[in-house]
Amino acid sequence: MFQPFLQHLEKELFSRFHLIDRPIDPELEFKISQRSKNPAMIESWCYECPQFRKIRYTYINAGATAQIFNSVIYPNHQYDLPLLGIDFLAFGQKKILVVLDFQPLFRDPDYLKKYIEPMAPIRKKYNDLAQDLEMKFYDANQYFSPYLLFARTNPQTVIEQLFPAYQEYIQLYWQLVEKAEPKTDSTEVERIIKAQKDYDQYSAERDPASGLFKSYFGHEWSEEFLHKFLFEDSVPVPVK
Ligand code: BLA
Repeated sequence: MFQPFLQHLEKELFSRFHLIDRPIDPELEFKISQRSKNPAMIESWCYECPQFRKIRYTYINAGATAQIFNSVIYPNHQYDLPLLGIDFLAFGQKKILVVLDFQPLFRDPDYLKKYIEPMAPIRKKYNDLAQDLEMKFYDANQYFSPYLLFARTNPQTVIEQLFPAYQEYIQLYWQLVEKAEPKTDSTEVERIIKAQKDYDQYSAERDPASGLFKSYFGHEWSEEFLHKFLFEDSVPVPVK
């Protein structure tokens, strides 16, 4: 269901940036689970380039049971740009959840004006994809923008609306990257490093995917995947 989204991102990235492979631990890069009704495959890719210190995306293919495309792009620490966050999930044809956002690192008005307001015209065209759903795992006011796409939807809308919306958001993201000026002041850079690290910790602690990973691939693999690949600047919270 979301393969064309992965291919589009890949094509864009390779045509615009000088990507260098960031090797993934072979244990984490690809895995097949035979535990579910349909075998579940998980595969991940990771790159870097001068503009982005980490570009990662993951595809879970469990046939008709589950199709998931998840990606985060982390700008280089000299850029205070939001992260590009993508989480598209389909559990059969009935339960499809899509989330797409420029995930803000800061929330001051100048920041929002510079990086988030430009999303507004695109967001306005896709009301069906912005449903003001309540977040149960995350806090909508932390690392999410007011113009995120967040919807429970259907296969037709994925093709007819999500795909064009996705292309437009990504185009805009590249424009923001092109315009961005690298910070050179070490205090400012430190502030960005901390904000990206806090994002990883927050996301690792809240990620609703960990249950799904555990059921497919077991506890140990899931913890490693979460803390050594997805959110590698996070540390596991000690259990009491
Ligand atoms: C929700 N994301 C979910 C859920 C799962 C995942 C299983 C719960 C779906 C449900 O309601 O049953 C899956 N998350 C994943 C997977 C990975 C992951 C497979 O990190 C990694 C491979 N999530 C993100 C990113 C965004 C995001 C980058 O990883 C931002 C665009 C958003 N996911 C997001 C939101 C929800 C969600 C907002 C709804 C959670 C809520 O209600 O609080």
